[in-house]
Amino acid sequence: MARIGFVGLGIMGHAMALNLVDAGFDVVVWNRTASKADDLVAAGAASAHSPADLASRCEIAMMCVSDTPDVEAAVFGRDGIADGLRPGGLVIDHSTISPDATRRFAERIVDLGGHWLDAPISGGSEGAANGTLSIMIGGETTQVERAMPYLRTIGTTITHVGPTGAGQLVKAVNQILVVGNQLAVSEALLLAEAGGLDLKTTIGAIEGGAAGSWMLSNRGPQMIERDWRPGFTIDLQQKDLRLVLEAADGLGVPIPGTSLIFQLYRGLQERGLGSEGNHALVKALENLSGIELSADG
Ligand code: NA7
Repeated sequence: MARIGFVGLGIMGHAMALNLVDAGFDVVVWNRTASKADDLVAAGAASAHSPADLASRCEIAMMCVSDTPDVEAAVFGRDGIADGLRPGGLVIDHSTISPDATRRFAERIVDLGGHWLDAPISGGSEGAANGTLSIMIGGETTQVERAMPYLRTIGTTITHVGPTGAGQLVKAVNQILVVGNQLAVSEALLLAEAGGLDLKTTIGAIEGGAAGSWMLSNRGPQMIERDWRPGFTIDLQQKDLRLVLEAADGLGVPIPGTSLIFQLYRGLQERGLGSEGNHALVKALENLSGIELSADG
């Protein structure tokens, strides 16, 4: 089995890397804030002193960092992955970034004798921890097959959706559904609250029917408890929505609903709530109605 590297040990990357270590793979890790690697090293991972060092020691470098410029820095910056890339080395980018930039990054890696897969993920921090992520992959079939043993450890729905960049575009599609659903859950629970319903009972009554959703079942109870800890932060959600709006604009597709949600999140960012979970969207609506969700219904 090939040795694999993992760059970017944030909420998602740390959990994914831990699942790879726990599955018995030979894993090398690197994170900008070095302390986030400590428990992985204790669990059996080796640590690299830079992304270049990591790439020089691994056939496959997986990566999960924040945004397009961060992927560029980790791959093409000083001591980046490109500096240590082995002949035939494969870079798998799990970050959610621009499809256009992805195609440019992939070309540069191919020019250096390597390969690239865009493999963004969905499923939240729970999906990353449980190894049940959805992974949407763009790139060549032979490289997807090469990556499959590792991807199967971190995800359950793994789909090769097309050529380079297609994974990122499917992720944009995914994000339209995520935020639309989040808005619907927020409006629904506020109506229940205003009508004096018990919110837990309400969720229990409907989540098994046609209105059920991951967002309702996982984030609904958190919203009722006013637990705003992030599975996915508002700031990262906005990063994704900018990518979605840019892609839709480029393709000439009006997405008014998603644009509206972007503006609601923008207001929450201005109120200093960017590091809260994306389910705090309900706070924008609470502000309009003067009603707050509460656990006692
Ligand atoms: P987090 O928890 O905010 O983690 C972000 C990670 O990316 C974290 O390890 C950061 O290192 C790393 N990062 C960010 N910028 C850089 C640069 N410039 N260079 C190197 N490393 C960097 O985000 P999530 O895990 O929730 O999400 C990650 C991606 O998956 C994102 O695209 C989502 O949309 C999906 P740090 O620890 O801050 O030093």
